[in-house]
Amino acid sequence: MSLLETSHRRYNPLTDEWILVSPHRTKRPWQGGVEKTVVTVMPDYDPECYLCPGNRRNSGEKNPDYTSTFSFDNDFPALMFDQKASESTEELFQARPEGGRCRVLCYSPSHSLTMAKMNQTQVAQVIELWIEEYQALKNQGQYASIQIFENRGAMMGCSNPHPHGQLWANENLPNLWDKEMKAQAAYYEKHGRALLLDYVEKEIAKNQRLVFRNDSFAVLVPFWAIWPFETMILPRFPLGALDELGAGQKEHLAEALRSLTCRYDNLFLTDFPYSMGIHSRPLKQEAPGWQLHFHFYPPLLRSATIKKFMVGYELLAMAQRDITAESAAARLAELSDVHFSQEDSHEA
Ligand code: H2U
Ligand code: ZN
Repeated sequence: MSLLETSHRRYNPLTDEWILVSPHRTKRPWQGGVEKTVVTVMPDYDPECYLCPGNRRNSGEKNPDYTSTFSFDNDFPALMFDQKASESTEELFQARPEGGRCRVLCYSPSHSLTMAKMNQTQVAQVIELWIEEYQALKNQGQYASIQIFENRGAMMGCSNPHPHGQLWANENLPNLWDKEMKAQAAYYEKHGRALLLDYVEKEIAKNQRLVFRNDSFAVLVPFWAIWPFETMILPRFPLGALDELGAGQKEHLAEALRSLTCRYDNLFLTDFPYSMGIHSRPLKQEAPGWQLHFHFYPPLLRSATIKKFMVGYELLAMAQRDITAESAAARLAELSDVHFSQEDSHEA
């Protein structure tokens, strides 16, 4: 039977894990609530926002009157770099010091200009901000990983709609980075090629899970996706880190990011929530075969309000999905990359 019809497992070669797919379940009757799309119109400036230009943050510090992007040390950092915890080596109670740096990255002075609504030049400015931040911390030499990420939407625990991301730099490699590093190194050892470069080429040839592509990048729903509309942005050329991007490649990345985030909003005519993050090459290890990539993890399942929960079997056994990666990709691919709020003919 085809993978699109009956329960099966799919392998995630990047983390060396299996996921469960149950496509036949999408045929069952839906008895949940009836959704209603709520589009809140946001002001360009919010006097209560701690990220808007000229406003005061909780720390008492005042933001400058910035006109493009702006970044600062998180006032409530999860990682400290000046205070060291003591070590515990007792076998069942191991603890080690963990130092690092946390930054907040404002994408725009406008309170309402999410990436989905930005033009390509504005997205390119965000990419420049990521590169500057990445380089500054890389040059300090003490961090193993620089995790740039964005939580968007209250559903993802984001405290503020002002377009922004975060950066956490760790002295030790985080769990998922470690898994991805080992898997990519093992593949490289076996084939002499980068896993994600082989993968993106095969996905382009198969053309079953592609959402968007240009000469430098492909946006796709990975074969092993867990979240309904999970995607990855993958470079089609060898690329370890953000600061290795050429000028044309930056433009292509901006185009891919804009196209994807805009399609996401158009899917359920809402400010589509997600967690997204950039995985660039670890800095303290060799990491052979590592390819830079973006992960997008959006929680929504069938409307602006109905999300997928990772509960029950998923907490206790393994991740599971109903709609297939193929059908999710097809839906995203057929959407317009003109934002619904900017489409003249649309009545939203
Ligand atoms: P979220 O978008 O995921 O809610 O994160 C916003 C970050 O901004 C959060 O980590 C920080 C919080 O610590 N923050 C400041 O640094 N200063 C403030 O005045 C408020 C929030
Ligand atoms: Zn704001």
